[in-house]
Amino acid sequence: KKRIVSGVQPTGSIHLGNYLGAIKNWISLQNIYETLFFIVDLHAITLQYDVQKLSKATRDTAAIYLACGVDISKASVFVQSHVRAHVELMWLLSSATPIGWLNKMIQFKEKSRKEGDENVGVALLTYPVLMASDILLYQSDLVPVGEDQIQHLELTRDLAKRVNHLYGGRKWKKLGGRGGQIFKVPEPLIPPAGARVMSLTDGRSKMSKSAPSDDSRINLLDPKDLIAKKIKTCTTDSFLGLEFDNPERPECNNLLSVYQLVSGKTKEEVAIECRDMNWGTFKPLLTDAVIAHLHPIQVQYGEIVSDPSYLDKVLADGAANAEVIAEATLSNVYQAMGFLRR
Ligand code: AQP
Repeated sequence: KKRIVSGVQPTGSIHLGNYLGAIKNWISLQNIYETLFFIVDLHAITLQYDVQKLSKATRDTAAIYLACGVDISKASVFVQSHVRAHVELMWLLSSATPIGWLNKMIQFKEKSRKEGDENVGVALLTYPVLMASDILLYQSDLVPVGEDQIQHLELTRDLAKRVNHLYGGRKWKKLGGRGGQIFKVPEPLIPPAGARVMSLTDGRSKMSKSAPSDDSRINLLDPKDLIAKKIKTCTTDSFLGLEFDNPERPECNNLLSVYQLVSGKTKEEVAIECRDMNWGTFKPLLTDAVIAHLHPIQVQYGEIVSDPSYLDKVLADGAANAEVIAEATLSNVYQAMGFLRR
């Protein structure tokens, strides 16, 4: 079976974008592939964060994975920092990463320009090396990536090839290793179209945890009334009828796409159903569909968080499974890089 890894950061509340763009897709992937889904807490400290909230947010994110249908009989669910090899491999990879590669990363350039050099930690620059470590540690075949992560995955691929070239093959064999490739070079798995959920208050920017206004997103655990209120007051337009794919109507395209994804209908069905609607008729329809889709997830979530020892066991088992794969890779890297092994 091919192997897939993916994760979400435990920062803020998980929203419909994280769910429709990532977690919901995992549910079908776990039936086809060997899957490892982690909560990427080490990434969550890259920018300023709330120390008091990190640990709870990590557990809550794990509970959301399970509530959304991640099945622990098929997938390993664990916390990134519980498998120490992530950070260890990152250091080894750092030595093989040219600074120029990191300086070119768009996300780094944008965020560091916004915050200023004195205000951002080195981790913002080296974050893609940790991401590479998350992926290469598990010899992943495929990585689901959104548009914003494509450049980071490209760096992961380049880094895998570079390390294979610098330390793999015959050189590794001479050191007593197996020879050949140290890392598998992962391929991107582009999620289905329409999976980029936009903000409720601005159809041109993505729904995001860090956007200051909570009205811009629907959180997975929002109560019904709040969901209804957010949809009622969300930004729309004054065109006649509703349609997909009109570049002048990003909000319309977004809300129809959300409706399509939560109702399970096809794009064609939604296009026909909503063609002659106005916002007054569509918004209650969307509200009901979102609430109906999220209700069972919220009920499941409530049950899972009411049993902390169950969650601890799931995370401990998941980390133990992950560690077996991670340690094997890490040990090979140490050997290939010439370290004296204990
Ligand atoms: N709006 C979105 N539409 C579709 N997918 C999305 N993802 C995030 N926002 C959307 C996907 O969710 C996964 C987890 O991402 P993350 O925890 O690394 O956070 P992020 O990508 O930085 O986005 P967030 O959650 O909104 O946080 P901020 O506010 O920091 O940007 C990824 O697979 C991502 O593609």
